[in-house]
Amino acid sequence: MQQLADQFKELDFQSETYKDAYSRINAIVIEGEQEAHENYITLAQLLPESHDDLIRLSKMESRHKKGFEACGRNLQVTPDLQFAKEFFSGLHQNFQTAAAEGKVVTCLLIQSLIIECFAIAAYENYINVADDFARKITEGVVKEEYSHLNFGEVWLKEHFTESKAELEEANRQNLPIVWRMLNEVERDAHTMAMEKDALVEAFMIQYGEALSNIGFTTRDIMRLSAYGLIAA
Ligand code: PL3
Ligand code: FE2
Ligand code: FE2
Repeated sequence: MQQLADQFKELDFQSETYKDAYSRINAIVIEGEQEAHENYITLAQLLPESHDDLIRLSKMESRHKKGFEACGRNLQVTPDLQFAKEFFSGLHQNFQTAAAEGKVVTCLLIQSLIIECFAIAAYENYINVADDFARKITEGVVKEEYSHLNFGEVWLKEHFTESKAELEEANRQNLPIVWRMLNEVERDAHTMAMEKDALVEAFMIQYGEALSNIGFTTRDIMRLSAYGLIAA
């Protein structure tokens, strides 16, 4: 705790070092919210019975995007959106392919479990070390991300038996991508006083809890979590 406080005291949000890291992390978050916005629109088409709920989620995601754009402007940082597009390209491609094949379970795993857990892990950590303006925005956003995760959990729990095999396959394909993404942000996150270990831990807690809520056993969850690590 004291260590965190010391580190935080030294954070200078106006320094070139901080702003350089922020130009990539802020872009990642903006692009992530944009991807989430589009993914929920696609999901609304794939799941007509939940159409209105999913459109509501997609609109929340555009508000999140606007909030984080304001955070960048507040620090006079220009987000590196090209970098962020490449950062998301693996999950983006896998989501598009699954959607084209009508694989709604895979789409839900990528968006509502993986991306939302990643967002929650990142935002919960960021809240501790953010500037005042960004902290207030992020606190509002993260509350809504829990409700997005919950949408995926509830749907997948209700369809658990017939979804199980596809979830396992989708996990195996997409979890390694998350570890690669975390490695790519490690350095910039550190500059912003966020440690990779804490991000990994927060992600695994959220993701493991989600898998448990859906119906996986502890044994399953251990096995599913190991895939990411092996392929990383
Ligand atoms: C879903 O609603 C939004 C998806 C956004 C994903 C963001 C992932 C961020 C990873 C960067 C880790 C460093 C922490 C950044 C804190 C703002
Ligand atoms: Fe969001
Ligand atoms: Fe979300």
